[in-house]
Amino acid sequence: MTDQSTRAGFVALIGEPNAGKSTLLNRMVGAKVSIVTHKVQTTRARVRGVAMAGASQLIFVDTPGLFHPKRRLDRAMVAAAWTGAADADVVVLLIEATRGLIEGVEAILTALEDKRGAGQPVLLAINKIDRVKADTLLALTEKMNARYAFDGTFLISAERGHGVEDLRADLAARVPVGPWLYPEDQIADLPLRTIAAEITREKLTLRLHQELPYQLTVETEKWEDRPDGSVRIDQLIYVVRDGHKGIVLGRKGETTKAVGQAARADMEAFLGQRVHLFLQVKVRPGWMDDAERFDAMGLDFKDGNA
Ligand SMILES: Nc1nc2c(ncn2[C@@H]2O[C@H](COP(=O)(O)OP(=O)(O)OP(=O)(O)O)[C@@H](O)[C@H]2O)c(=O)[nH]1
Ligand SMILES: [Mg+2]
Repeated sequence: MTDQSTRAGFVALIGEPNAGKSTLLNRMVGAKVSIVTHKVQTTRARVRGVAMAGASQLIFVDTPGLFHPKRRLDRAMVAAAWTGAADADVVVLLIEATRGLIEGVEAILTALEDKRGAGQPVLLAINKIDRVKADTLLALTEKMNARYAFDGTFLISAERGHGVEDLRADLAARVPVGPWLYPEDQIADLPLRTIAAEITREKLTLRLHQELPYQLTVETEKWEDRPDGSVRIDQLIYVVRDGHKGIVLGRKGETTKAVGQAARADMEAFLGQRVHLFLQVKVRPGWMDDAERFDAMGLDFKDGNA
């Protein structure tokens, strides 16, 4: 007889940029696996985080925000998000309570009608409820459900945790019966080198203004465990122009230094070991059309074809 007591499945988190998908994934996992900033288009590729819910293992798939793509990188990001949704057992659409059923959400719903798998449950999570009044929520819940046949609606604050446990319990019952797919103590399915690069990109995004964060990428070049238990991590920050290099470095290198300090602290917390971090900035005008850079980000270069 097979063991019918465990369940496991993939839950894709989709939504507009900035909806709070990465924040929700981190809360479900109980650790910071996916980077979060106040800026749009923070997540670039799919990030898997593993969460437990009783006898169910939920593999959350954080995806890049869905928007109208213009550049190669945009197109590859949006394609990665839809692939994440297509491969999932359950889809959770996050929208912002503060913004409601806006044009971008409408576009996602139209696309969902097309892309949704047969019998694939789609849940609605109205996020950031800490920022609106109760009557707004009631009206928005009705409006959204009149527009689309959701299998369930949850009112949550991913940041504060409200409503998240109800969503977790619902998902636990929806994923298929079967053995767990990851060891119980694993929280992410992402190479450590990638997590380390993402941490640095988060600190750069928080510190730099306007378009610049979008036009840079971070790669881990070297990872060297030392006999004393510490690790040396060398990373490259790719930018598109000389002027950007100056901005990333800052006066007397002070921006890179501050970014490095903040990133190192997060890496040490995540890895549980001392980190020596070395950052180098490299100008590469065409990196946004480099297949190799897309590979390193976990994106499919061909998905970016117009
Ligand atoms: N007030 C409030 N803010 C939230 C909540 N959840 C997320 N945020 C904030 O919303 C911003 C965006 O959060 P992310 O988790 O990065 O959003 P995302 O959907 O992953 O964004 P992309 O990766 O760009 O698609 C951050 O500043 C979060 O702190 C919430 O429940 N309440
Ligand atoms: Mg994100």
